Amino acid sequence: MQRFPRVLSVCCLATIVLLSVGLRSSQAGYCDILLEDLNGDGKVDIYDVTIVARAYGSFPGHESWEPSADIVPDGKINIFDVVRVAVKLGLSLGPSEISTHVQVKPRTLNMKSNGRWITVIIKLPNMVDAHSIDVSSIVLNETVFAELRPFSFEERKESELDLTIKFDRQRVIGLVLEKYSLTNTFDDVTLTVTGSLNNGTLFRGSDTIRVINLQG
Ligand SMILES: [Ca+2]
Ligand SMILES: [Ca+2]
Repeated sequence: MQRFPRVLSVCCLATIVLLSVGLRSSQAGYCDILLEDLNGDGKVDIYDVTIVARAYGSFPGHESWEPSADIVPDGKINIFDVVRVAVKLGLSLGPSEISTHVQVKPRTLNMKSNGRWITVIIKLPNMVDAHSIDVSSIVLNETVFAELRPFSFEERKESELDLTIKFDRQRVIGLVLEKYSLTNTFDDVTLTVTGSLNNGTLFRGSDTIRVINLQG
């Protein structure tokens, strides 16, 4: 398992270096204080990419652990942290991300409901094995991580599986209330699920649900 992150980090770094040199040789992004500015020099550039790449695959206590590189704060340095720096550089790791269909249940979510879970069904494209999903990487709107259990696989059709996962309902409601300006009793909100496969490939999918926000 440790070989993959190392190989991936080198590949990511090489890709980003080539793109950077070719496309943005002197266009480092000067900006306000940013999480992605890992060396604190006031800009996000290839040196910050190098830092997150070196820490790739690490976790607290690991010899390569670099806490500032844990930009998506989940106690591990993975592709999400690399992507954050790459995106801030204006780069894209496009081919390494696949679009997937996701379905959120319930279709209508009462902001005052006390249910335990929000269920999300992930339908990966054909030929992608749902067993290859790293459940611990799945996150809603880059904020609420999926529960590690329960999750289940259901056969969509022969040899094609959907993954059903759960999110803590109260945390999702908190996310919606914080991130979306709900002005009506009924509003439509689009939730985005991202995650990675065990080989580091990212997947992403969105679904729109209706939320009920009763006052008082
Ligand atoms: Ca920097
Ligand atoms: Ca992280």
